[in-house]
Amino acid sequence: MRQAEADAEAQEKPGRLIVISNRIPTDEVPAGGLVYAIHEALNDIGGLWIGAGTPSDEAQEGLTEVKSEAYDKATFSLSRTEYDRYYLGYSNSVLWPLFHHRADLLSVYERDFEAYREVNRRVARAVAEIARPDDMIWIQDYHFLMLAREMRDLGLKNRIGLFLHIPFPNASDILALPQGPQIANWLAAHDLVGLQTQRDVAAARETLRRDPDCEAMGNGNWLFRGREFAVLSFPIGIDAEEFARKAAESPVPELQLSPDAPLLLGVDRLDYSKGLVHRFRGFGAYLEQRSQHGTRPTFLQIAPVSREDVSAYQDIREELERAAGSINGAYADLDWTPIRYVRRHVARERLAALFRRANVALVTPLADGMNLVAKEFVAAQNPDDPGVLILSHFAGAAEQMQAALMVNPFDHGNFAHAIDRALHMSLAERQDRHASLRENVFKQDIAWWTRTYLNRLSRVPAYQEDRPRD
Ligand code: ADQ
Repeated sequence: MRQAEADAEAQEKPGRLIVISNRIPTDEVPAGGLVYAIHEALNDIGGLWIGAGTPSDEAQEGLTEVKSEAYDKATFSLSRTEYDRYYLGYSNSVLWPLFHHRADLLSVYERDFEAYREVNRRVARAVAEIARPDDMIWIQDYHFLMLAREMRDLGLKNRIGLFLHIPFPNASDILALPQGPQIANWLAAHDLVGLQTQRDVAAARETLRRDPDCEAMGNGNWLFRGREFAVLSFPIGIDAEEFARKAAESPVPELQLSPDAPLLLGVDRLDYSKGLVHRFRGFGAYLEQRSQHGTRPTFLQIAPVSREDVSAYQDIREELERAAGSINGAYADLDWTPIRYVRRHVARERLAALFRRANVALVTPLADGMNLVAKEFVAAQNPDDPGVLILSHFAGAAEQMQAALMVNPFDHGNFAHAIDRALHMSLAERQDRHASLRENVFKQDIAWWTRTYLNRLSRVPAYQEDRPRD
C-alpha cells in the first residue's frame, strides 16, 4: 500500500482502545463486573487488553499474544522475584493499605519500590512499541500509578486515562509513603484521572494543592508545569439488568433454615478493609441486646481468602475465626448457629439467588473504593418485598446510596441498633428505600460508567508538552 493510501486509511479508522490491568480474564466472555464492562468496551471499539502473565524465572521484554476472538489480548512478563516485590510487596503491602488508610500495616522496602518502577517501565516500553498515535490508553488501578509518567518519558503523546478502583488517600496518609512527593507528578502524566467518589476527588485535590508545580483551574482541571489534566469522579456500577435476571431465575441454595427465619448476608473478599471483624462484633452486640424470645436470625458471611501470601491477610483470617467462634460459643443453641462463616467462592448465579433470599445485607467496610456487593444486593431484590441494605459510611457506594440504613462500623451499639431496625422495618419503608436505591443502581450501571469515562477521555484536546522546569 502506498503511503498516501495508508495515511488515508489510518485517518478513517478511529483509534483502538488499549486497556492495561493487573489481570486479564481467561474466559472468552468474562462472567461479570468490571472485566465484563471492559470486554464490552473492547468489543465495541476494538483494541487490545494487556495484563500480567504467569510469573517465570526471568522477565522478558515485550508482550506475548494471547489467543482471543473479538479483540487482542496480550501479557507482559513478570519474574517470580518481581511478583513478590512488585505485586505482593509494593502494590499490596504498601499502596493497598496506605490507600485504605492503614499506614500502620505498611511494609516499606526500597527493593519493592524498585521492582514496581521496573515493571511499570517495562510495560511502558512494551506499549510504546505497539501504540499508534490515535490509540486511547486506559490504565486500571494502583498497580500502574507510574506507568503514564514512564510512557510520557518515552515520548508517547496518546490520550492516557487512569481509573483508580480504591479510595484516594488523605494527604496525611501520603506522608507515610517515601515516594509520596512524586504522586502529583505521576497523576499529572495522564489526561484524565478517574476516581470513584467526590470524597476521593477532594482527597486528591488536597494532595495536588500541596505540590508547587500544580495549579487548580476549577471544574476538576489542573495545570501541571503548563500541561492540563483532569481529576473527576466516575462511580462504578454493575450490570444491574443481568444480575436482577440471575437473582430472579436461579434457585436458592439449600440453607437448612426454616423458610421464615431471618437471614443476614455478607459477601466480601477476606480483606482487612472490609471490616469483617467489626461486623462480627456488631452482630454480637445485636445478639447481646435482642430479646430471648424474638426471632433467631442467622448471619451468613461468605468470604473467600485472598492474597494469602501477604501476612496481614493471614492475621485477619485468624482474628475472624476467633471472633466467630466466641460469638457462636456464647449464643448458639442445639438447633441454631448465629454466625455461619463460609470461605468458598460462590458461583454468581447462586450468589444472586442468596442476595434475593436475604432479609438484610451487611456491607460495612472500614474503607472501600465503591463496593459492588451493595449494588448487587439492591439489583437482586424483589421490589414488592425487598430486603434492607445496611451500609457503612466508609464505602464509596455511600455517596450514591443514602437511602440505605447507614452505619458507623466502629460503633457496635449503632451497628446493633441498625440490625434491629432492619429486621423490624415495615414493608412500606423497605419498598421506599429500595425504590430509591434501585433507581440509581439501574441508571448508573456499568455501561453508563464505561461510556461516561471513555467519552470524557476521548474529548481531551491534543497533547501538550510538559513545560520544562524553570
Ligand atoms: P473488590 O475489593 O474486589 O474491588 P467489590 O467491589 O466488593 O470489591 O467487588 C467484589 C466482587 O466479587 C463482587 O462482584 C462480588 O459479588 C464478588 N464476590 C465477593 N465475594 C465472593 C464470593 N465468595 N464468591 C463469588 N463472588 C464473590 C475493588 C475495590 C472496590 C470496587 C471494585 C470495582 O476494592 O471498592 O468497588 O474494585 O471498582
